[in-house]
Amino acid sequence: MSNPSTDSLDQQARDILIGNDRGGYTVPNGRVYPFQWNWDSAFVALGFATFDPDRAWREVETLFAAQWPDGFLPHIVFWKEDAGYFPGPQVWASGRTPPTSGITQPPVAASVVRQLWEGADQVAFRPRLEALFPKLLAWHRWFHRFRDPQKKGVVVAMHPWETGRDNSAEWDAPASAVDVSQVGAYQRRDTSHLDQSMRPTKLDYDRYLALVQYGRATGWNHQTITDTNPFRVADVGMTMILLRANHDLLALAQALGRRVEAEEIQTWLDLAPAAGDYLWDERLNAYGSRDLITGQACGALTSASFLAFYGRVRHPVRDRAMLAHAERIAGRVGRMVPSLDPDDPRFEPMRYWRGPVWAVVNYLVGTGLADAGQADWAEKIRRDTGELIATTGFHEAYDPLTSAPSGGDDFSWTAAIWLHWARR
Ligand code: 9WN
Repeated sequence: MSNPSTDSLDQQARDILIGNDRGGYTVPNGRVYPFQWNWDSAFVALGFATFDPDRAWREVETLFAAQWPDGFLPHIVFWKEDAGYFPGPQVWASGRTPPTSGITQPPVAASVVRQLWEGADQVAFRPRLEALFPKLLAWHRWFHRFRDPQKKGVVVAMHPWETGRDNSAEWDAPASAVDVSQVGAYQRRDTSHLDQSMRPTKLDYDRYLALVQYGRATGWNHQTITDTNPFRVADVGMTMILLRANHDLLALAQALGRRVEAEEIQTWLDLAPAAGDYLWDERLNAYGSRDLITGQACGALTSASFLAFYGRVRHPVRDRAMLAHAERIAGRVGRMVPSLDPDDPRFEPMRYWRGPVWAVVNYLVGTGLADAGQADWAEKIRRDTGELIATTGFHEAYDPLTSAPSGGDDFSWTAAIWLHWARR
């Protein structure tokens, strides 16, 4: 028998997705983020798939309609004008139609499409998979060409926004090298919608803007950016997400009988041990991001560190160390997984990616732990996520100590993760 409170939460979650649907794409939140965001849309598709499979595929198809000829998939697509967000299309000046940003975001799309495909009527949906597969492959090729300069299978982020974890403590040291003296005056919009104590600081924003200005001055030339960008950081989150996405893209290649492409994808997967070694931080005794320019480890244990399980980078000794960190952290917070280790002095439970829990990251971490045979951990993280949503609502993020909401409400990807995973 179904549970009435679960039924009503399911209905609320569907209503949020339908309410944030702008016709073929879904905004993360109507006020704060009024455009199509890359990884948000992929997660949103998982939510739609629970009640409207056609709409789920369409979400991803609309995102890929904004792909650039070199395979790059932007982090924001500005399908319609909206003054409610800064920086908008004029600041990015990508020169594309539709207008887009000039950076990308974590490549979760192939993993999502694999799930859509495996749950679909495969006769009806095969043409749609046939059409999406080359686009997904082109994006992954773009990552291996422009975002893995060392050819170690390690994804290098050129902007904190690219990682999806904007103000994570991991970026503090690498971003301090970004010159902000020429940024000029600008008007943030996020702090008119949300309490600024939940958002990145002014210094963070100056650096974000300086990096946008740098990329724009290159004409968004990906090779120049790869070679010279002032912020180049090997991100543990994007690396593990791309590894997992390559596993899923390989499964799609096999489903379509694409042998040559499957061999190419396998060569990327063969890099996994090198990527794991590069991102293991001995001092932290954990996986973490690393500044490619200085070679220094970023020195922060974040929720992304636990994505090594999701990326299927297996190493018994390191896996045990990561589980010991999970045990310690779980003893410090009410709900897992905080976006920064609470024993890190920079931990702030309400400030964006420096403490709060994010449902989408929990979903990725929980999925990885389940695959690694850590069913109890996976279930704890799923339950914590479900309880946060059920007790507090469909927010952007949550205080890991008190469960208080942080950021925007009626959040699309939180609704989607509820429907797809957390409600069970
Ligand atoms: C910049 C939309 C996005 C998420 C990111 C999250 C936040 C944007 C911002 O919102 O970033 O891309 O302006 O704060 O950090 O993960 O995709 O929900």
